[in-house]
Amino acid sequence: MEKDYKKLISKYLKDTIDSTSIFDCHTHLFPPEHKNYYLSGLENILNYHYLIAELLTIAGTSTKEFYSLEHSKRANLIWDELFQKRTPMSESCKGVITTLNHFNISIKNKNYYEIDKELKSKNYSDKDILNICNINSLVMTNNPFDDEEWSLFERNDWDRNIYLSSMRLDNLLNDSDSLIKKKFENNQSIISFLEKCYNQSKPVYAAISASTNEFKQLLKNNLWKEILTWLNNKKLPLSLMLGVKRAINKDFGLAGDGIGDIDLKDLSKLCNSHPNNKFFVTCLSLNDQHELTVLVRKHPNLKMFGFWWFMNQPSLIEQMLKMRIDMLGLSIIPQHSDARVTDQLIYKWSKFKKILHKVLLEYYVDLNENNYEIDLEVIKNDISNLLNNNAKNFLNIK
Ligand code: FIX
Ligand code: ZN
Repeated sequence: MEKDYKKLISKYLKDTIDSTSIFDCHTHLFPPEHKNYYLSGLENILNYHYLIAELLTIAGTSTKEFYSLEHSKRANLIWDELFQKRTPMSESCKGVITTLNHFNISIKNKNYYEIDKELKSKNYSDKDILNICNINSLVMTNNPFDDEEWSLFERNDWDRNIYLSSMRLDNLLNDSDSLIKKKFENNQSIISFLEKCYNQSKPVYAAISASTNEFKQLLKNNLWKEILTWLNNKKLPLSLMLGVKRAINKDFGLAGDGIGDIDLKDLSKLCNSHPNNKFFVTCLSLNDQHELTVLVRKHPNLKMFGFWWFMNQPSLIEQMLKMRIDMLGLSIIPQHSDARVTDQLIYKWSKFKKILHKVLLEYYVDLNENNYEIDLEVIKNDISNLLNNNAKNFLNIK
């Protein structure tokens, strides 16, 4: 009887996870109409900075030599070194294999150019991929200080209901970007600029990624005090991606960022000193996950989201997801993709759905063993909250 119950819940849970529409609250994707920024296909999948870091550390390829190659040759080299000469066992490598498998592409006895051609011939659009993953909408990362990238908001030929905007403000935090700040006469002119960008892009949140020292500015610096007041007036949450140290190996380019320290006591101070601002936070280091989870129990204006970058590994996700559920129940926003290439949505979400199923099954069965009857409608509602509503409610998205 118990066994049958577990089987029934397991099947229902899997079907529900597969059929629930997802809101992806942080990506680096753009609509295909923004041609120079829309990334898809094998060449881009292989040129992902996660894989570049693996190539440059494992395969003995020199950084200079790698970056002197043209883009398709880089992809070919990564394929040869990480997928042909070695077993593609790392999470980023497995992601490529999972994605190709989803497209029904057999890689046996084929070289990079053959696989690339085969994938191209399938002609998948962004909408096809969003449908495969069951994603209703996603949040882009939009930098208002990058004119060319921001020109997306001057056009109207793309779907604003699918591609939602977030305003990325790292350039206002980083001291080395003081040139950007010099462009403005005073703090007020920065706020006017943000107001203009807000009206153009209608962001669902503003965002920064920060190391310890950068993060401290949020508490001390006058400009940031004014920005926080402006965000509060706009009812716009601030996303904080904490604990990154950029360019720990400069030569690696985008693949050279690592982990820095972060003092989460500062986050608690920020939540207390700005009780009307909402903070949408993720931390990069495993060391910070427990403390962040405790803070979320203490501050109603703080929400944690996803498994960011170095945290986005199945072994860590399973353990941390359990910890988050143990301390926060199902009020969490369990995942975001951080995808840079549209095809990556496939592996990032399919992998996560498997883990979510495994973890939740354990919890539902445990409740059942303690005579708490699980109604199937309740499961449906829980999954919809986890994959869609919790994030949209926090971000005030209708
Ligand atoms: O700052 C971010 O939003 C990070 O996600 C990126 O900078 C990083 O390069 C990345 O792609 C991680 O997944
Ligand atoms: Zn990101």
